[in-house]
Order: sequence, then C-alpha cells, then structure tokens
Amino acid sequence: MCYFVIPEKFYMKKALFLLMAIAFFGACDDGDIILTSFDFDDESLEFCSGADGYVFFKINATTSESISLQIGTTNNLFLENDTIITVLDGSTHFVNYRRYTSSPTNSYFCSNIPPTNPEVTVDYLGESGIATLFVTTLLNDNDLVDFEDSENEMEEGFGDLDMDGIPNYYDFDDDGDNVPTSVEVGIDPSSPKDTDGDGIFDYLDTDDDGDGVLTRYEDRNMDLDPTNDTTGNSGPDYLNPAVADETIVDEYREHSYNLVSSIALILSNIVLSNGNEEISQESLDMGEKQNVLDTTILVTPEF
Ligand SMILES: [Ca+2]
Ligand SMILES: [Ca+2]
Ligand SMILES: [Ca+2]
Ligand SMILES: [Ca+2]
Repeated sequence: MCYFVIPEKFYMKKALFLLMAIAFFGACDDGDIILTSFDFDDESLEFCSGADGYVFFKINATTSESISLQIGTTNNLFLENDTIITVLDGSTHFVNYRRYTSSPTNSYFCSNIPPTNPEVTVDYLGESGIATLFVTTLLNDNDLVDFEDSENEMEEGFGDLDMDGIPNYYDFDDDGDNVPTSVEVGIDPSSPKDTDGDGIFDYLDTDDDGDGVLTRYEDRNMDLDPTNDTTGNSGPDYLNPAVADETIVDEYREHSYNLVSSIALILSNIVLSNGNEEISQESLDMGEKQNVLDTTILVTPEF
C-alpha cells in the first residue's frame, strides 16, 4: 500500500506536487492508493494544556485527519503579548499529521492517556520546522474609567500616574493612594468625584480632602485601606479635611486586573515524515483562537 498526499494549496506548488507524485507512485508496489486531502483551512484551532505542555490541533472530521503541534513547556504561554518561536526537535516539540479509522474528537488530544480509538491509519511526524505563536493580551482593571489611547498620565491610557510600573489602563488604583479607582470615581463614573474641589478627580488626586496629608497616609491602622479609618464624625479621614493625622505608609496594596488572551499560530518549513515519504509545508496557517485565557491577575507593585 502507498499513501498519496495532495499538499494544501498544491496549485501554488505544482513543481513540488509533481515531484512528490513521481516519488510516491515510484514507491507504490501494489497500486493500493489512499488519497489524503491535508485540508485544514476551514477547521478551527483548538488546544489542550497539561503536564507535558501544550497541544495545538485541528481536526478535519470529514476526512478523519488531524494536524497537531506539541510544545513541551511548563511555562504559561498566554500571559503576555509575545511572539513565541519554537524550533521543532521531534521529541519535546513536534508536529503530527494523522489519519484515522474515524474522526477523533477534541478529547482525543486532551486525554492524559491517548485513546486507542479511533485507530491511526496514517502517521507522519514533523521533527523539523518552526512554530510561531502570536499571543495577544487584553488587560482591564474594571475601574469604571474608559480606556483612552493616550500617554498622558492623567488619562486612562499608557501613562503611569503613580509610577508603580502599572500603566493607568490596567492600574486599579491610578493615583496609588491605596483607595481603588472604582471606589474613588463615586456613584456616577461619568462625573467622577472631586472632594476638595481642586479640579483633580479623587481617583487622580493623592490628597483627596486637600488637608495636606496624603490619602495613603490617612491610614491609622496601616492596613493599606484608608477607607476604614474614621476619627471624626464625617466619614473616613482621607475625605475629611478636619482630620489631618499622618501615618507614614509607603506601601501599595495588592492590585488586581483581568487578562484575556488570544492566539494565532503558524507553522513554517515543516517536513512531515512517516519513515518512507515526506510532506513538506513551507507555511501552514493553523488559524487563531480567541479567549484562550481569561483570568484575574493579582500583583502587589513595589513601592
Ligand atoms: Ca500605575
Ligand atoms: Ca486611588
Ligand atoms: Ca481633588
Ligand atoms: Ca488628605
């Protein structure tokens, strides 16, 4: 038996196609030819992660074929904007092209122990080539202030007002006074509070009541939360200009923000081999997948 493979986009690679055709037909000894389409254009990119790392895969259910990439790593690949280039080595990083007796499901790739069904009838291993994973992250502090494409430190963009290393757009405490912005904007975020009326909104003002003591220092019990320190009869000290006691607190509270990642994957210069024959793919677009990670990140900035 011999397998005859029609490479994807073969019309662009007529020369290669002809060479392969000659090679394959030359290797046939019984004329029993199985056509494989190698067509994954319309299939969605899926993935699983586990102790061995990641498996990215596409399944063509119509032809019972799959193409999969394993990247062996213990790193979380989806945590930051990145272009991750992995050189395939055949052991920790490799590609498989397979055909089965019937179509596998996602769980085929996501099981710790590979299922015995469906059976693999065609198996090519890609030991060389490059996998390029493009990771895009969206960060959101959910602080009720809309994002602005701006470097201005007083706007909800890439500026870093409190210089804690977290740009305003995902800093849940923009002015670093240990009162979250979502609290400081007040009940109507479209018209943020300005307690001392100095023209600087509370969430951008390090001394909200204008009594000369930083809000961060109006934290008598030093629990990194000025909202629960009330000495007078008019609410928390940091909003009460009649109370101007200072407790030095040069520390930031823990910050949280939401992170959502999306990926795109391209395989380049892949050579798949079953021991006898090879399939070459100059570039194989594995597609993209949104929301591969949606999580809350907790971090305490260094003061
Ligand atoms: Ca900041
Ligand atoms: Ca604040
Ligand atoms: Ca103010
Ligand atoms: Ca104050």
